[in-house]
Amino acid sequence: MKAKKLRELFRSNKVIRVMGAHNGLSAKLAEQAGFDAIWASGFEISATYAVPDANILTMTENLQAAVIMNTATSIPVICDCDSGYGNVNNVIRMVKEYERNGLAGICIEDKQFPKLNSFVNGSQKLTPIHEFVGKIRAAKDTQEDPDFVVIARIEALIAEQGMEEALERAYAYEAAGADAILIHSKKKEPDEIIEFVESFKGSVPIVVVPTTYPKITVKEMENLGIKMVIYANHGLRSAIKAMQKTFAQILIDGNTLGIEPNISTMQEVFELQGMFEMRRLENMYKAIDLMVPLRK
Ligand code: SPV
Ligand code: MG
Repeated sequence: MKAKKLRELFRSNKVIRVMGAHNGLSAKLAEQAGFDAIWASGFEISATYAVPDANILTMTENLQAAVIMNTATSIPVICDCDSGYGNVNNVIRMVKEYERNGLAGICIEDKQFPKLNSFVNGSQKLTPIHEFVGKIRAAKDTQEDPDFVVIARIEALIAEQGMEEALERAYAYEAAGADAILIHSKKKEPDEIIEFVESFKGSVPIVVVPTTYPKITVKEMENLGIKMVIYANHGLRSAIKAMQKTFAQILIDGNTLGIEPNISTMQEVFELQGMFEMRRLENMYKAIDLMVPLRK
């Protein structure tokens, strides 16, 4: 059902806006803010375990986090599956598991296992094109729901392999059946993304992650023909700043009075976690219980 929703977004004529999340709460906040979909970010999920984004966590741990996000929201969850947790055999099992658990789609990147976050310099090792094409083909052949989305992520620009390499990979991944191409960049300006988008003559939708080139607007992306934007980690980064500020202030003040106006109320948290809904249901079934004749 979520896969169908994601397909509908791809068919719409607007830019799909996706927010990174790592758990039920952050995913729910993204939905409430009005985002179209959730990015189950490997970087964010790793950070919440306080471990590096370098395939330290297992597929099962990432899947579990994605399932929690999926359950907490009604919008599609697109799962960052790194480079597919190994070779083609790992990709096949991965697709079965993600699909079976109701996730709308996955994204795999053309880096070697273990991957390293794209913004860490050095050791950005690409997987050969034919090998990654095999992974995409395997993913597409494995999915049972035709709506399940497989996004192929190109890391050629991250690995400084040049525009030609990035384009060659894009054509190969489109031909292999990818439902969308994610072109990643670590540049501070969107120039190489714009060059890629303008040079690419394929018809598969293009996805971008403007973490390092934050000035680009949705309007500009729309004009360029970009279909999806993923704000991959801004929720986590804002939460870290907020917590650091609060924790430090409590130690300085010696009490929590000063920080009270700047933090969510308990009532707000109750609402987010469904406490009031739980109480409503509890009361409803209590009343029903009274109407049922007691068994002798
Ligand atoms: C993630 O959010 O885990 C991503 C995006 O893959 S990036 O951190 O830019 O690699
Ligand atoms: Mg990632």
